Amino acid sequence: MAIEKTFVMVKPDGVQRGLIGEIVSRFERKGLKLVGAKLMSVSQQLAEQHYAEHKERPFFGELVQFITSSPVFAMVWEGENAVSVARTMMGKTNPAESAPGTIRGDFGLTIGMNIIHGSDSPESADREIALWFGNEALSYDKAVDVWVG
Ligand code: DAT
Ligand code: MG
Repeated sequence: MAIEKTFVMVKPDGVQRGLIGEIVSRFERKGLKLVGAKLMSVSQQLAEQHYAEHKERPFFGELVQFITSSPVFAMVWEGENAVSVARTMMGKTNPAESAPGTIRGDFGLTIGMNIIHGSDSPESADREIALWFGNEALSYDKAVDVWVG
């Protein structure tokens, strides 16, 4: 048993296209538990910290511009192997290569606007949850927990 928390964010394109509900619904139906959520504007500083690992990449400026251009919906989801489960549900980084049935595969077309972010490892999840939520994420029991493992 490895109960993990992961940071997931509907990016500005997903919010603008009205996909928050669809995405939340997919994670809920999967059996993950929502332990934090907020619609928010992203400052330049937060965007640069979040994507610090990419700061030398040629697309960094565009990425920061995009993520700060309109509100995002930031979430923390919890459950067994939540980090890798969420990544699998999202699909590959490039929506053109993401399998149908995944979020990017079903709703995305280009890598620059790929709808959703999810932490790529438990270590990244810890860092990103601390960055976006501090200690705001909740801890609570749901009666259905015993039926989803
Ligand atoms: P992921 O979001 O799947 O973790 P990543 O961490 O490699 O992917 O990159 C972060 C984001 O940067 C990604 O969601 C979209 C953008 N990006 C990645 N590679 C890109 C590229 N070659 N051109 C433009 N944007 C890119
Ligand atoms: Mg990444």
